Amino acid sequence: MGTSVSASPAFTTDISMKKQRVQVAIIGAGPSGLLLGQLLARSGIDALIIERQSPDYVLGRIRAGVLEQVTMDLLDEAGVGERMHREGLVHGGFDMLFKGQRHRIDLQQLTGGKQVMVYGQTEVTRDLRDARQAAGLRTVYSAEHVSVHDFDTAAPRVRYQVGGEQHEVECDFIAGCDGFHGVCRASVPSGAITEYEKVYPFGWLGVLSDTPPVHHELIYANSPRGFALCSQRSQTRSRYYLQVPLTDKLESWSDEAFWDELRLRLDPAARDHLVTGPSIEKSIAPLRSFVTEPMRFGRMFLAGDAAHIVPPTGAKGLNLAATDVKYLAGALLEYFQEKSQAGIDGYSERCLRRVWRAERFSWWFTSLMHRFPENGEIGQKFQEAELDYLIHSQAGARSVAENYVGLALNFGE
Ligand code: RFL
Ligand code: PHB
Repeated sequence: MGTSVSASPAFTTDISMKKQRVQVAIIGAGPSGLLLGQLLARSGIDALIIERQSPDYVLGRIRAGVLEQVTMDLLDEAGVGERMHREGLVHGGFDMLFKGQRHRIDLQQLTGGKQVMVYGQTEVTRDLRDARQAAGLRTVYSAEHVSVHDFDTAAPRVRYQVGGEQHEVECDFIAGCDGFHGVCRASVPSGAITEYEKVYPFGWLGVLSDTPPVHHELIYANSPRGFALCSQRSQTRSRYYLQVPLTDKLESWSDEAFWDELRLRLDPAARDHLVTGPSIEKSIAPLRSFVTEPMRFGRMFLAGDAAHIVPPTGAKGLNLAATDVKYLAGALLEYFQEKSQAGIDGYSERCLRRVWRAERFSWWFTSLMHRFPENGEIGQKFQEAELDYLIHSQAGARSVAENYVGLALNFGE
Protein backbone atom coordinates (compact mmCIF):
# COMPACT_ATOMS: atom_id res chain seq x y z
CA MET A 1 0.00 0.00 0.00
CA GLY A 2 1.43 3.38 -0.92
CA THR A 3 0.79 5.80 1.91
CA SER A 4 3.66 8.21 1.62
CA VAL A 5 2.81 11.66 2.85
CA SER A 6 4.79 14.74 2.01
CA ALA A 7 5.97 17.18 4.68
CA SER A 8 3.61 19.90 5.79
CA PRO A 9 4.15 23.06 3.75
CA ALA A 10 4.97 24.80 7.03
CA PHE A 11 8.33 23.01 7.05
CA THR A 12 11.39 24.22 5.23
CA THR A 13 14.65 22.29 5.07
CA ASP A 14 16.99 25.16 5.97
CA ILE A 15 15.87 25.38 9.62
CA SER A 16 17.49 22.95 12.08
CA MET A 17 15.33 20.05 13.22
CA LYS A 18 15.43 18.59 16.74
CA LYS A 19 15.34 14.82 16.42
CA GLN A 20 14.32 12.13 18.85
CA ARG A 21 13.31 8.48 18.77
CA VAL A 22 10.54 6.60 20.57
CA GLN A 23 8.86 3.25 20.05
CA VAL A 24 5.35 4.72 19.69
CA ALA A 25 4.37 8.29 18.76
CA ILE A 26 0.85 8.99 20.01
CA ILE A 27 -0.99 11.87 18.34
CA GLY A 28 -3.62 13.42 20.65
CA ALA A 29 -3.86 13.69 24.46
CA GLY A 30 -7.61 13.06 24.74
CA PRO A 31 -8.78 10.00 26.68
CA SER A 32 -7.63 7.57 23.92
CA GLY A 33 -4.08 8.93 23.68
CA LEU A 34 -3.58 9.30 27.42
CA LEU A 35 -4.96 5.83 28.19
CA LEU A 36 -2.77 4.24 25.53
CA GLY A 37 0.25 6.11 26.88
CA GLN A 38 -0.46 4.82 30.37
CA LEU A 39 -0.97 1.19 29.33
CA LEU A 40 2.20 1.22 27.20
CA ALA A 41 4.26 2.82 29.98
CA ARG A 42 3.16 0.09 32.39
CA SER A 43 4.51 -2.47 29.93
CA GLY A 44 7.80 -0.64 29.52
CA ILE A 45 7.04 0.66 26.02
CA ASP A 46 8.41 4.11 25.35
CA ALA A 47 5.83 6.54 23.94
CA LEU A 48 5.63 10.29 23.34
CA ILE A 49 2.26 12.06 23.20
CA ILE A 50 1.92 15.06 20.90
CA GLU A 51 -1.16 17.26 21.43
CA ARG A 52 -2.26 20.29 19.47
CA GLN A 53 -4.10 22.04 22.32
CA SER A 54 -3.12 23.19 25.82
CA PRO A 55 -3.82 20.91 28.85
CA ASP A 56 -6.56 23.25 30.09
CA TYR A 57 -8.31 23.27 26.73
CA VAL A 58 -8.36 19.45 26.67
CA LEU A 59 -9.79 19.32 30.20
CA GLY A 60 -12.36 22.01 29.46
CA ARG A 61 -14.30 19.87 26.98
CA ILE A 62 -17.41 18.59 28.71
CA ARG A 63 -18.29 15.34 27.01
CA ALA A 64 -18.95 11.78 28.08
CA GLY A 65 -20.53 10.86 31.39
CA VAL A 66 -21.20 7.11 31.38
CA LEU A 67 -18.52 4.42 31.61
CA GLU A 68 -19.08 0.72 30.89
CA GLN A 69 -17.46 -2.04 32.93
CA VAL A 70 -14.84 -2.58 30.19
CA THR A 71 -13.73 1.03 30.56
CA MET A 72 -13.70 0.88 34.37
CA ASP A 73 -11.56 -2.29 34.21
CA LEU A 74 -9.15 -0.64 31.80
CA LEU A 75 -8.75 2.46 33.97
CA ASP A 76 -7.97 0.11 36.87
CA GLU A 77 -5.44 -1.74 34.72
CA ALA A 78 -3.86 1.60 33.83
CA GLY A 79 -3.57 2.35 37.55
CA VAL A 80 -5.87 5.38 37.50
CA GLY A 81 -9.18 3.96 38.79
CA GLU A 82 -8.88 4.96 42.43
CA ARG A 83 -10.68 8.33 42.32
CA MET A 84 -13.31 6.97 39.92
CA HIS A 85 -14.27 4.26 42.45
CA ARG A 86 -14.32 6.83 45.24
CA GLU A 87 -16.19 9.67 43.55
CA GLY A 88 -18.02 8.05 40.60
CA LEU A 89 -21.71 7.19 40.85
CA VAL A 90 -22.62 3.55 40.19
CA HIS A 91 -25.97 3.26 38.40
CA GLY A 92 -27.99 0.04 38.18
CA GLY A 93 -30.67 1.47 35.90
CA PHE A 94 -32.07 4.46 34.02
CA ASP A 95 -35.50 5.84 33.16
CA MET A 96 -37.12 6.06 29.74
CA LEU A 97 -39.79 8.75 29.57
CA PHE A 98 -42.46 8.78 26.88
CA LYS A 99 -46.12 9.83 26.70
CA GLY A 100 -45.52 11.76 29.92
CA GLN A 101 -44.60 8.67 31.99
CA ARG A 102 -41.30 7.28 33.22
CA HIS A 103 -40.37 3.58 33.09
CA ARG A 104 -37.20 2.18 34.65
CA ILE A 105 -34.81 -0.05 32.73
CA ASP A 106 -33.31 -2.18 35.49
CA LEU A 107 -29.83 -2.79 34.09
CA GLN A 108 -28.78 -5.06 36.93
CA GLN A 109 -31.81 -7.31 36.81
CA LEU A 110 -31.82 -7.50 33.00
CA THR A 111 -28.10 -8.18 32.55
CA GLY A 112 -27.24 -10.44 35.46
CA GLY A 113 -25.87 -7.73 37.74
CA LYS A 114 -24.09 -5.34 35.38
CA GLN A 115 -23.97 -1.63 36.15
CA VAL A 116 -22.49 1.54 34.66
CA MET A 117 -20.39 4.27 36.25
CA VAL A 118 -21.31 7.94 35.95
CA TYR A 119 -17.93 9.72 35.98
CA GLY A 120 -17.18 12.61 33.65
CA GLN A 121 -14.70 12.49 30.78
CA THR A 122 -13.05 15.58 32.29
CA GLU A 123 -12.24 13.58 35.42
CA VAL A 124 -11.02 10.54 33.43
CA THR A 125 -8.73 12.83 31.44
CA ARG A 126 -7.51 14.60 34.59
CA ASP A 127 -6.70 11.27 36.32
CA LEU A 128 -4.79 10.03 33.29
CA ARG A 129 -2.91 13.30 32.83
CA ASP A 130 -1.94 13.45 36.52
CA ALA A 131 -0.71 9.85 36.48
CA ARG A 132 1.35 10.56 33.37
CA GLN A 133 2.85 13.65 34.94
CA ALA A 134 3.60 11.83 38.21
CA ALA A 135 5.41 9.08 36.29
CA GLY A 136 7.53 11.69 34.52
CA LEU A 137 6.24 10.68 31.08
CA ARG A 138 6.42 13.33 28.37
CA THR A 139 3.51 14.98 26.64
CA VAL A 140 4.08 17.81 24.20
CA TYR A 141 1.14 20.22 24.43
CA SER A 142 0.37 23.13 22.10
CA ALA A 143 2.21 21.42 19.23
CA GLU A 144 1.69 23.15 15.89
CA HIS A 145 1.76 21.80 12.33
CA VAL A 146 1.72 18.16 13.45
CA SER A 147 2.26 15.89 10.45
CA VAL A 148 2.73 12.14 9.99
CA HIS A 149 5.10 10.61 7.43
CA ASP A 150 6.24 7.29 5.92
CA PHE A 151 3.81 5.14 7.86
CA ASP A 152 3.86 2.69 4.96
CA THR A 153 7.53 1.99 5.69
CA ALA A 154 9.38 0.45 8.66
CA ALA A 155 10.48 3.93 9.77
CA PRO A 156 7.51 6.26 10.28
CA ARG A 157 8.10 9.84 11.44
CA VAL A 158 6.10 12.60 13.05
CA ARG A 159 6.92 16.28 12.78
CA TYR A 160 5.67 19.22 14.77
CA GLN A 161 6.62 22.73 15.87
CA VAL A 162 6.66 24.13 19.38
CA GLY A 163 7.57 27.72 20.15
CA GLY A 164 8.89 28.16 16.62
CA GLU A 165 11.23 25.14 16.96
CA GLN A 166 10.89 22.21 14.60
CA HIS A 167 10.91 18.64 15.88
CA GLU A 168 11.04 15.24 14.24
CA VAL A 169 10.20 12.00 16.00
CA GLU A 170 11.35 8.70 14.55
CA CYS A 171 9.25 5.78 15.75
CA ASP A 172 8.22 2.18 15.13
CA PHE A 173 4.50 2.98 15.16
CA ILE A 174 2.13 5.96 15.08
CA ALA A 175 -1.09 5.85 17.12
CA GLY A 176 -3.67 8.25 15.66
CA CYS A 177 -5.67 9.20 18.78
CA ASP A 178 -6.38 12.67 17.45
CA GLY A 179 -10.16 12.69 17.29
CA PHE A 180 -12.55 13.33 14.42
CA HIS A 181 -10.75 16.45 13.14
CA GLY A 182 -7.24 15.04 13.52
CA VAL A 183 -4.37 14.83 11.08
CA CYS A 184 -3.80 11.05 11.04
CA ARG A 185 -6.93 9.91 9.22
CA ALA A 186 -6.69 12.96 6.94
CA SER A 187 -3.17 11.85 5.90
CA VAL A 188 -4.30 8.50 4.49
CA PRO A 189 -4.62 8.55 0.68
CA SER A 190 -8.29 8.47 -0.28
CA GLY A 191 -7.93 5.20 -2.20
CA ALA A 192 -6.79 3.35 0.92
CA ILE A 193 -9.74 4.23 3.16
CA THR A 194 -13.53 3.86 3.13
CA GLU A 195 -15.65 6.19 5.24
CA TYR A 196 -19.30 5.60 6.17
CA GLU A 197 -21.24 8.58 7.46
CA LYS A 198 -24.70 9.70 8.55
CA VAL A 199 -25.24 13.25 9.78
CA TYR A 200 -28.42 13.82 11.81
CA PRO A 201 -30.61 16.88 11.17
CA PHE A 202 -30.31 18.13 14.78
CA GLY A 203 -27.81 18.68 17.58
CA TRP A 204 -27.64 18.46 21.38
CA LEU A 205 -27.66 21.64 23.41
CA GLY A 206 -25.88 20.78 26.68
CA VAL A 207 -25.90 22.65 29.98
CA LEU A 208 -23.72 21.93 33.01
CA SER A 209 -24.92 23.47 36.28
CA ASP A 210 -24.07 23.28 39.97
CA THR A 211 -27.53 22.10 40.95
CA PRO A 212 -28.57 18.72 42.40
CA PRO A 213 -29.66 16.23 39.69
CA VAL A 214 -33.41 16.03 39.11
CA HIS A 215 -33.32 12.24 39.68
CA HIS A 216 -30.78 9.81 41.17
CA GLU A 217 -30.49 8.00 37.81
CA LEU A 218 -30.47 9.24 34.19
CA ILE A 219 -33.71 10.09 32.36
CA TYR A 220 -33.87 9.63 28.57
CA ALA A 221 -36.99 11.49 27.37
CA ASN A 222 -38.93 11.08 24.14
CA SER A 223 -41.24 14.06 23.75
CA PRO A 224 -43.20 15.48 20.80
CA ARG A 225 -41.12 18.64 21.45
CA GLY A 226 -37.88 16.68 20.97
CA PHE A 227 -35.47 14.52 22.97
CA ALA A 228 -34.14 15.50 26.40
CA LEU A 229 -31.58 13.85 28.67
CA CYS A 230 -31.12 14.43 32.40
CA SER A 231 -27.64 13.33 33.44
CA GLN A 232 -25.27 14.24 36.24
CA ARG A 233 -21.66 14.49 37.34
CA SER A 234 -22.13 14.34 41.14
CA GLN A 235 -24.81 14.82 43.82
CA THR A 236 -24.43 18.56 43.30
CA ARG A 237 -23.63 18.90 39.60
CA SER A 238 -26.09 18.21 36.78
CA ARG A 239 -25.71 17.77 33.03
CA TYR A 240 -28.79 18.25 30.84
CA TYR A 241 -29.26 18.04 27.08
CA LEU A 242 -31.99 19.15 24.67
CA GLN A 243 -32.42 18.16 21.03
CA VAL A 244 -32.28 21.40 19.00
CA PRO A 245 -32.34 22.22 15.27
CA LEU A 246 -28.83 22.55 13.80
CA THR A 247 -29.73 26.08 12.78
CA ASP A 248 -30.10 27.19 16.44
CA LYS A 249 -27.45 29.57 17.73
CA LEU A 250 -26.02 29.17 21.23
CA GLU A 251 -26.55 32.89 21.92
CA SER A 252 -30.29 32.53 21.39
CA TRP A 253 -30.54 30.01 24.26
CA SER A 254 -30.55 31.91 27.57
CA ASP A 255 -30.38 29.76 30.72
CA GLU A 256 -34.01 30.60 31.37
CA ALA A 257 -35.09 29.49 27.91
CA PHE A 258 -33.16 26.21 28.40
CA TRP A 259 -34.83 25.40 31.74
CA ASP A 260 -38.28 26.35 30.40
CA GLU A 261 -37.89 24.03 27.42
CA LEU A 262 -36.47 21.19 29.55
CA ARG A 263 -39.48 21.41 31.89
CA LEU A 264 -41.84 21.07 28.92
CA ARG A 265 -40.14 17.81 27.88
CA LEU A 266 -40.27 16.19 31.35
CA ASP A 267 -43.02 14.39 33.30
CA PRO A 268 -44.88 16.28 36.07
CA ALA A 269 -42.84 14.75 38.95
CA ALA A 270 -39.48 15.57 37.34
CA ARG A 271 -40.74 19.03 36.41
CA ASP A 272 -41.55 19.67 40.09
CA HIS A 273 -38.19 18.33 41.28
CA LEU A 274 -36.05 20.21 38.78
CA VAL A 275 -33.68 22.62 40.48
CA THR A 276 -32.36 25.26 38.10
CA GLY A 277 -29.39 27.60 38.35
CA PRO A 278 -26.83 29.42 36.23
CA SER A 279 -25.11 27.32 33.55
CA ILE A 280 -21.37 26.85 34.03
CA GLU A 281 -20.98 25.47 30.50
CA LYS A 282 -23.27 25.53 27.51
CA SER A 283 -22.58 24.14 24.04
CA ILE A 284 -24.22 22.64 20.96
CA ALA A 285 -22.84 19.37 19.57
CA PRO A 286 -23.81 18.00 16.14
CA LEU A 287 -24.79 14.31 15.96
CA ARG A 288 -23.09 11.94 13.57
CA SER A 289 -22.58 8.25 12.86
CA PHE A 290 -19.20 7.69 11.20
CA VAL A 291 -16.89 4.72 10.64
CA THR A 292 -13.52 4.43 8.93
CA GLU A 293 -12.43 1.13 7.41
CA PRO A 294 -9.79 -0.13 7.97
CA MET A 295 -8.31 1.27 11.19
CA ARG A 296 -4.71 0.37 10.37
CA PHE A 297 -2.54 1.80 7.58
CA GLY A 298 0.86 0.13 7.57
CA ARG A 299 2.48 1.30 10.80
CA MET A 300 -0.21 3.82 11.71
CA PHE A 301 -3.30 2.87 13.72
CA LEU A 302 -6.43 4.93 14.32
CA ALA A 303 -8.17 4.67 17.71
CA GLY A 304 -11.23 6.34 19.25
CA ASP A 305 -12.96 9.28 17.59
CA ALA A 306 -10.23 9.43 14.93
CA ALA A 307 -11.74 6.24 13.51
CA HIS A 308 -15.41 6.39 14.46
CA ILE A 309 -18.12 8.67 15.87
CA VAL A 310 -21.44 7.66 17.40
CA PRO A 311 -24.33 9.95 18.30
CA PRO A 312 -24.09 10.31 22.10
CA THR A 313 -27.54 8.82 22.85
CA GLY A 314 -26.13 5.37 23.65
CA ALA A 315 -23.18 6.77 25.68
CA LYS A 316 -20.78 4.65 23.63
CA GLY A 317 -18.07 7.00 22.24
CA LEU A 318 -15.58 6.98 25.06
CA ASN A 319 -16.25 3.32 25.77
CA LEU A 320 -15.49 2.35 22.18
CA ALA A 321 -12.32 4.44 22.33
CA ALA A 322 -11.27 2.55 25.45
CA THR A 323 -11.75 -0.83 23.74
CA ASP A 324 -9.71 0.25 20.70
CA VAL A 325 -6.94 1.28 23.07
CA LYS A 326 -7.13 -2.02 24.93
CA TYR A 327 -6.69 -3.95 21.67
CA LEU A 328 -3.96 -1.61 20.42
CA ALA A 329 -1.94 -1.72 23.64
CA GLY A 330 -2.20 -5.52 23.60
CA ALA A 331 -1.11 -5.71 19.96
CA LEU A 332 1.90 -3.44 20.50
CA LEU A 333 2.91 -5.37 23.59
CA GLU A 334 2.76 -8.62 21.60
CA TYR A 335 4.92 -7.03 18.92
CA PHE A 336 7.62 -5.63 21.20
CA GLN A 337 7.75 -8.40 23.80
CA GLU A 338 6.86 -11.54 21.84
CA LYS A 339 7.94 -10.37 18.37
CA SER A 340 4.51 -11.39 17.08
CA GLN A 341 2.60 -9.48 14.37
CA ALA A 342 -0.69 -11.29 15.07
CA GLY A 343 -2.27 -8.59 17.26
CA ILE A 344 -1.29 -5.84 14.86
CA ASP A 345 -2.64 -7.75 11.87
CA GLY A 346 -5.94 -8.46 13.63
CA TYR A 347 -6.38 -4.99 15.18
CA SER A 348 -8.65 -3.43 12.60
CA GLU A 349 -11.03 -6.37 12.20
CA ARG A 350 -11.24 -6.93 15.95
CA CYS A 351 -12.11 -3.30 16.65
CA LEU A 352 -14.52 -2.87 13.77
CA ARG A 353 -16.71 -5.77 14.83
CA ARG A 354 -17.34 -4.07 18.18
CA VAL A 355 -17.53 -0.62 16.58
CA TRP A 356 -20.32 -1.61 14.18
CA ARG A 357 -22.39 -3.14 16.97
CA ALA A 358 -22.14 0.06 19.02
CA GLU A 359 -22.83 2.15 15.91
CA ARG A 360 -25.99 0.16 15.27
CA PHE A 361 -27.22 0.54 18.84
CA SER A 362 -26.43 4.27 18.96
CA TRP A 363 -28.18 4.92 15.63
CA TRP A 364 -31.22 2.87 16.68
CA PHE A 365 -31.52 4.49 20.12
CA THR A 366 -31.12 7.94 18.54
CA SER A 367 -33.82 7.16 15.97
CA LEU A 368 -36.17 5.92 18.69
CA MET A 369 -35.78 8.85 21.08
CA HIS A 370 -35.52 11.95 18.85
CA ARG A 371 -38.16 13.91 16.97
CA PHE A 372 -37.78 13.65 13.21
CA PRO A 373 -40.14 16.36 11.84
CA GLU A 374 -40.10 14.76 8.39
CA ASN A 375 -41.73 11.60 9.87
CA GLY A 376 -44.74 13.60 11.05
CA GLU A 377 -47.29 12.64 13.71
CA ILE A 378 -47.25 9.01 12.64
CA GLY A 379 -43.49 8.85 13.29
CA GLN A 380 -44.09 9.94 16.89
CA LYS A 381 -46.81 7.28 17.25
CA PHE A 382 -44.50 4.56 15.90
CA GLN A 383 -41.81 5.58 18.43
CA GLU A 384 -44.28 5.52 21.33
CA ALA A 385 -45.57 2.09 20.27
CA GLU A 386 -42.02 0.73 20.06
CA LEU A 387 -41.14 2.16 23.48
CA ASP A 388 -44.34 0.67 24.91
CA TYR A 389 -43.35 -2.71 23.47
CA LEU A 390 -39.76 -2.47 24.73
CA ILE A 391 -40.58 -1.72 28.34
CA HIS A 392 -43.24 -4.46 28.53
CA SER A 393 -41.22 -7.17 26.82
CA GLN A 394 -38.44 -8.89 28.79
CA ALA A 395 -36.67 -9.58 25.48
CA GLY A 396 -37.02 -5.96 24.35
CA ALA A 397 -35.91 -4.45 27.66
CA ARG A 398 -33.02 -6.91 27.90
CA SER A 399 -31.81 -5.97 24.43
CA VAL A 400 -31.72 -2.29 25.43
CA ALA A 401 -30.02 -3.09 28.74
CA GLU A 402 -27.33 -5.41 27.42
CA ASN A 403 -26.34 -2.95 24.71
CA TYR A 404 -26.35 -0.02 27.15
CA VAL A 405 -24.05 -1.70 29.70
CA GLY A 406 -21.85 -2.81 26.80
CA LEU A 407 -21.72 -6.15 25.01
CA ALA A 408 -19.12 -8.56 26.40
CA LEU A 409 -15.73 -8.36 24.68
CA ASN A 410 -16.13 -11.94 23.43
CA PHE A 411 -19.81 -11.48 22.42
CA GLY A 412 -20.62 -13.74 19.47
CA GLU A 413 -17.23 -15.45 19.43
P1 RFL B 1 -10.88 13.36 21.56
O1 RFL B 1 -11.44 13.44 22.92
O2 RFL B 1 -11.49 14.17 20.49
O3 RFL B 1 -9.32 13.70 21.67
C1 RFL B 1 -8.51 13.88 20.52
C2 RFL B 1 -7.35 14.77 20.89
O4 RFL B 1 -6.51 14.92 19.75
C3 RFL B 1 -6.13 16.30 19.65
N1 RFL B 1 -5.78 16.61 18.23
C4 RFL B 1 -4.51 16.71 17.80
N2 RFL B 1 -3.35 16.59 18.44
C5 RFL B 1 -2.23 16.77 17.69
N3 RFL B 1 -2.24 17.08 16.37
C6 RFL B 1 -3.40 17.23 15.71
N4 RFL B 1 -3.40 17.54 14.42
C7 RFL B 1 -4.60 17.04 16.43
N5 RFL B 1 -5.92 17.08 16.09
C8 RFL B 1 -6.61 16.84 17.20
C9 RFL B 1 -7.35 17.04 20.14
O5 RFL B 1 -7.03 18.37 20.55
C10 RFL B 1 -7.81 16.16 21.29
O6 RFL B 1 -7.22 16.53 22.52
O7 RFL B 1 -10.88 11.85 21.05
P2 RFL B 1 -10.64 10.47 21.86
O8 RFL B 1 -9.46 10.58 22.75
O9 RFL B 1 -10.70 9.38 20.86
O10 RFL B 1 -11.90 10.38 22.86
C11 RFL B 1 -13.19 10.16 22.35
C12 RFL B 1 -14.23 10.80 23.27
O11 RFL B 1 -13.87 12.14 23.49
C13 RFL B 1 -15.65 10.73 22.68
O12 RFL B 1 -15.87 9.49 22.06
C14 RFL B 1 -16.75 10.92 23.75
O13 RFL B 1 -16.68 12.20 24.31
C15 RFL B 1 -18.14 10.71 23.15
N6 RFL B 1 -19.24 10.97 24.12
C16 RFL B 1 -19.61 10.00 25.03
N7 RFL B 1 -18.96 8.82 25.09
C17 RFL B 1 -19.29 7.89 26.04
O14 RFL B 1 -18.70 6.81 26.06
N8 RFL B 1 -20.27 8.11 27.00
C18 RFL B 1 -20.97 9.28 27.01
O15 RFL B 1 -21.78 9.47 27.89
C19 RFL B 1 -20.68 10.26 25.98
N9 RFL B 1 -21.32 11.44 25.96
C20 RFL B 1 -19.92 12.18 24.09
C21 RFL B 1 -20.98 12.40 25.03
C22 RFL B 1 -19.60 13.18 23.17
C23 RFL B 1 -20.30 14.37 23.17
N10 RFL B 1 -19.93 15.35 22.21
C24 RFL B 1 -19.64 16.67 22.54
C25 RFL B 1 -19.59 14.93 20.88
C26 RFL B 1 -21.69 13.58 25.03
C27 RFL B 1 -21.38 14.56 24.09
C28 RFL B 1 -22.22 15.81 24.10
C1 PHB C 1 -23.50 12.84 29.88
O1 PHB C 1 -23.63 12.77 31.11
O2 PHB C 1 -22.84 13.74 29.35
C2 PHB C 1 -24.14 11.82 29.02
C3 PHB C 1 -24.79 10.75 29.61
C4 PHB C 1 -25.41 9.80 28.81
C5 PHB C 1 -25.39 9.94 27.44
C6 PHB C 1 -24.73 11.01 26.85
C7 PHB C 1 -24.11 11.97 27.65
O3 PHB C 1 -26.04 9.02 26.68
